[in-house]
Amino acid sequence: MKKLLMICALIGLLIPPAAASPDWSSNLLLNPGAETGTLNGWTTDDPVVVAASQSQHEASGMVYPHSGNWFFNMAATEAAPSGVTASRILYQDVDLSSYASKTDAGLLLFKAGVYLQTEDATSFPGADYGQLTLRFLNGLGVEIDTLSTGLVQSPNLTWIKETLDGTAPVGMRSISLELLGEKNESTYINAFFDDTNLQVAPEPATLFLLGLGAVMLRRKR
Ligand SMILES: [Ca+2]
Ligand SMILES: [Ca+2]
Ligand SMILES: [Ca+2]
Repeated sequence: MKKLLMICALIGLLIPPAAASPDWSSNLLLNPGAETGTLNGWTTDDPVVVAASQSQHEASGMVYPHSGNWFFNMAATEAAPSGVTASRILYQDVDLSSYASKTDAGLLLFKAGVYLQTEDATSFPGADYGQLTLRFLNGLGVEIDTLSTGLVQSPNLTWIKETLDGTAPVGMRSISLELLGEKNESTYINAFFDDTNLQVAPEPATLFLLGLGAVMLRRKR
């Protein structure tokens, strides 16, 4: 019997760990795809330049939503004179204090994403960019870590998906998800965003660890 248990244990060690898939929360963002037709749920540093739109005229053609009827538009009006680099942000803070024990055990996974579109007109030097950033805040609202895609450019009139994921830093109590548009050509920030996403999940125990625990319990007996 003991031999049989040992053989089972060895087989268990030889089989690669099969992770159970994480039990992801629903999307924690409000108005994630601008479908209220407003910036409800979001904060911007410039509500004149940043708006919810149904379409936007570009040098290369028309921008339409990635899905639904609305998207976030940072070209609602001119941002700065030609030749001057300018950026605007749109962000949303998500309270994750209910996950404190998992977070502080280093066991809270997160994943975030956005579809973005930017313009690079051949008639102007430079290009415009979009960026997704996650700011990890402690219970006092102080930033303790940050993760960003950096400035990203899409082919004209093409939605591309940008994602970020990882394990939440110990001490985190909320995440500020920030969209940034930056212009380097013309007077408009031609950066557009739709279908943002932020989800969390407790890190699942692997079957390998569960199996090892069972073997150790049996050995004790
Ligand atoms: Ca939308
Ligand atoms: Ca250009
Ligand atoms: Ca521009």
